[in-house]
Amino acid sequence: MAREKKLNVGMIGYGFMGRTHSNAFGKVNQFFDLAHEPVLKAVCGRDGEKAKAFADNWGYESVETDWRKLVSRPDIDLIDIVSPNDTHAEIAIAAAAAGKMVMCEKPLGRNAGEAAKMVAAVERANVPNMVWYNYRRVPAVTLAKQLIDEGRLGKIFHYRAKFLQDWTISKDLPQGGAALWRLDVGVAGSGVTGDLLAHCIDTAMWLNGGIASVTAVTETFIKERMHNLTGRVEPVGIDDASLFLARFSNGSLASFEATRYARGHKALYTFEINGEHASIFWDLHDLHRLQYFDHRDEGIVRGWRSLHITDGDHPYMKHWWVPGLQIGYEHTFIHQVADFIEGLRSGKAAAPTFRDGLATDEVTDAVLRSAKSGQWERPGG
Ligand code: SOE
Repeated sequence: MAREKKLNVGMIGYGFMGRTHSNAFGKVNQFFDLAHEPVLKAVCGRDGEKAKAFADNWGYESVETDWRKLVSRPDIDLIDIVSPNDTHAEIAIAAAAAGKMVMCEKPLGRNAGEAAKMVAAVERANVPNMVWYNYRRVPAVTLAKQLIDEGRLGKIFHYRAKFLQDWTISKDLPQGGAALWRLDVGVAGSGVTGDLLAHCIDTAMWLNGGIASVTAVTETFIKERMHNLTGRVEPVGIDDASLFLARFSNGSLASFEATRYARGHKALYTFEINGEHASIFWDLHDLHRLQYFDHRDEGIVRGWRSLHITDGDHPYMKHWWVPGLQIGYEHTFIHQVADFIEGLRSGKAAAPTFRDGLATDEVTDAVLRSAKSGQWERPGG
C-alpha cells in the first residue's frame, strides 16, 4: 500500500510516554503497510530548551512552548496528549474544536465528569480519537481476547487482576512537579486507581464486558509529603493502594488490586480468567507468553500450557521477526498507532476510543466512591 497521506503529529508533553509514542510514530511504517505516514511535526513543552533537546533527539521538525499555538497550527492533523492528567481535558476539547484528531494518554480525564466533556467534544467535531491503553496490544493479551471471543473458555466465572509497584514507599519522596505529579491528587486526579487499576479495568472490560457494580477499599499509607512546587509539607490526597471486588454484567465475579507499596514489584500486571472449559493467565513480566488450560484435553496430558506468542499466526506477530523471536513493551505502542491509522483508512474507529476511556473512568470513579461510602457502587451511577 502506498503511503499516500502524511499524518502530521503535534505532541504535547515529552516525558516517559512522549518517548514511547515518538518511537511508535517513527517506526510504524517500517513494519506495517499503511496508507498514512506519521510525520513528527512539532513537540510542545513549557520548557523550550528541554522540548528542543527532545525534538532534536526524536526528529521533531519544530518546537512550541504554548499548546494553544500548536493546536491552532494549520499544518497539524493529530494532537497527541502526553502531558499530566490535569491538562488532558482542556487540550483535547480545544484540539477537537480546531478539527484535529486527538490521541490521549490514560486515564482519559481525572474523573468521569472531565472525560464525558472530552467525549462530547470529539463526537461533536466528529474527529478520530483514541486513548493509549497500550496493554490491549500485547500480542498475548490480544490472543486472550480472540480465545474468549471464539468461546473457548465457555461461560466465564472469574476475573482476577493486579498491578503492583513499589516506587513510592519512601516517606522522603516528595510530591508534585516533573516526574512526581502522579503523587499530587490535584494533577493526577487519583493515585493507583486512575494510574494502574485503570489499565486493569480497560483490559478487563475489553475481554469480559461491562462492570455492573464494585465495592472497594483504598489506603494512603504516607499521609504528608513535601510538595516540590510549594516547598511545604502538604497532605497527600492520592490513594497509595486500591482494591475492589466487582460483578460483571455477564454474572462473573472479579477481584482487582493495585498498589505502589508491594516491595519487590516494579510493574507486575497480571490477570487470570477462569471459564467453564478453560482458563488463561497473563503476566506483564513474561509478556510474550499466555498460560492456557483446557479441561477438554485428554486427561493424561491435561495441564497448563505455556504458549510462546511469537508465531506468524499470533496477533501482530507476522509484522515482526521470524517465529520464536519475541517483541516487547514498546511494540504495543507501535501496534496502537498502526491500528489507529488503519481505522482512518477503513472508517472503523480503533478502540479504545474516548467513549471507551470514559467507561473506564466511570469504573474508577465508582471505586473511589465506594471506598468512601463503604457501599457497593454502580459505574456511571
Ligand atoms: C506508573 O509508574 C506507570 O508509568 C503508569 O503511569 C503507566 O501507565 C504504566 O503502564 C506503568 O507504570
